[in-house]
Amino acid sequence: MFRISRLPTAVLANASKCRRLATASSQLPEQSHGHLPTSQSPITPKLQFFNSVMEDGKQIPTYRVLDGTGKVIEGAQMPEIDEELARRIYQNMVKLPIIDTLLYNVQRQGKISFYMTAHGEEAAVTGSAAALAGDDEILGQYREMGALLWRGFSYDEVMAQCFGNCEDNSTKGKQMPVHFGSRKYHYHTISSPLATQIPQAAGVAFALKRDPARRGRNCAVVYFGEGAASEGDFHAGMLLASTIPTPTLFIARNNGFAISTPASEQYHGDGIAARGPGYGIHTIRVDGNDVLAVLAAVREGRRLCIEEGRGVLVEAMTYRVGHHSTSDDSFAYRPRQEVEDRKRIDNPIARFRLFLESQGWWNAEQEESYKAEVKKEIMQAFKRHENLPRAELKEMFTDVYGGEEPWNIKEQREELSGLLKKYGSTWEPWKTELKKYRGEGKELLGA
Ligand SMILES: Cc1ncc(C[n+]2csc(CCOP(=O)(O)OP(=O)(O)O)c2C)c(N)n1
Ligand SMILES: [Mg+2]
Repeated sequence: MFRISRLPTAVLANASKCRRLATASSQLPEQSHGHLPTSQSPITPKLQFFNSVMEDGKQIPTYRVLDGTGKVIEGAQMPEIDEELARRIYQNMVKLPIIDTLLYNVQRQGKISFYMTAHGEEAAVTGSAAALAGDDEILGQYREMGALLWRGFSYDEVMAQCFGNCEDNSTKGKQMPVHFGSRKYHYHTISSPLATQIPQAAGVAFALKRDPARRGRNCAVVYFGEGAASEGDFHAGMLLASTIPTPTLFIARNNGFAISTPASEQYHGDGIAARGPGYGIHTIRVDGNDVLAVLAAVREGRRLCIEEGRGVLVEAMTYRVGHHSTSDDSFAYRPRQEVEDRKRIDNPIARFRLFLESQGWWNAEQEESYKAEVKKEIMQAFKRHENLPRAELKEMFTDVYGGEEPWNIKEQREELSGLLKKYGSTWEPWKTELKKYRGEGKELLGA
């Protein structure tokens, strides 16, 4: 065994810079063995496995600004924020449960087919949306309506999409509720198959990089759940953004569940964040229920993403307070008390409200009048949209593919036309159903 005292001066000087400097009696510093020609990995005589990206096997820390009672924790790196921005962020967060509660009940009344709430994740979605440029391309999973609202999506647009009626300009009734899309707000249409948006985002970022007008100015932002991160598409997207490389901002909403599967069964490692460095991607884990921490982390993540033109991963730790969707009863797989506790502890809205109040930027009166105003406006939109007809039936076949219409779409339209001619005016269930469409399907009779 070599001893440090026997090494040449240059090696000793080098060794002194080594983070884990060996003591005089320990083994040779790693550098002195050099490295293999294809890698920078220092040769070591130590047989040692590792299973952590942090030193000493610790878990990746969670960045936080506000404590559970809305006080700034000592030494916290605060994002720059003024009263106007803070109020706007808070108001966006407050809107979400009001819309969610209404539409959840509307689904229960059978007026829409499906709904998903963002209960518990208001800060993760709003804080991140507020950190982006308005024309960064967003590819969402489905629980991120708050990002659209942040950009100006109206209650009318929310209702039109959920009812799938004639004012649903983006998807014309072809999508399930909450599968929003908006060209105007740079929000790519949601698709149900999990994680497909992740490699697509790396592709969108590649397109941004190739466009001289947007290179260095915009990034592609992809939201996904920790459950979706178990799909192969997550890894494909991360590898793509890392190797090409492209300005792709990955935002993982780790809300503890993928329907009934708890996060603890989705991975054995240190969450989603631990995977970032594996792909050479800058990574941070943030308290997703602390809107200021999310704002700061995503702002800085976006800056790195754009300046370096590389992928960045933000893992926002939160908790899905609501059921997975209207098709789920979460009390079948988690205790009611756990949910009640999590509603109170670190509640993202209450916490930020306390912060605002401590700054003199919000008070009980404003709270009451703002909520009343949102409720009124959302009810007005709901009442108008529940009675609007659906788009023309022919829209079922439009905008499915780009470019020239393929043969299979033509064939399906002709088949429906034939069936309408045969049954449309004679069979009662079809007669009733057709009345719900603008034009009652007549435009297809000649197809
Ligand atoms: C490829 C695929 N598999 C399964 C599903 C059914 N599914 C819809 S949502 C969901 C859970 C996703 O959980 P997560 O990604 O953590 O998002 P969260 O719902 O918690 O926001 C599953 C399994 C699907 N839509 N697509
Ligand atoms: Mg989840």
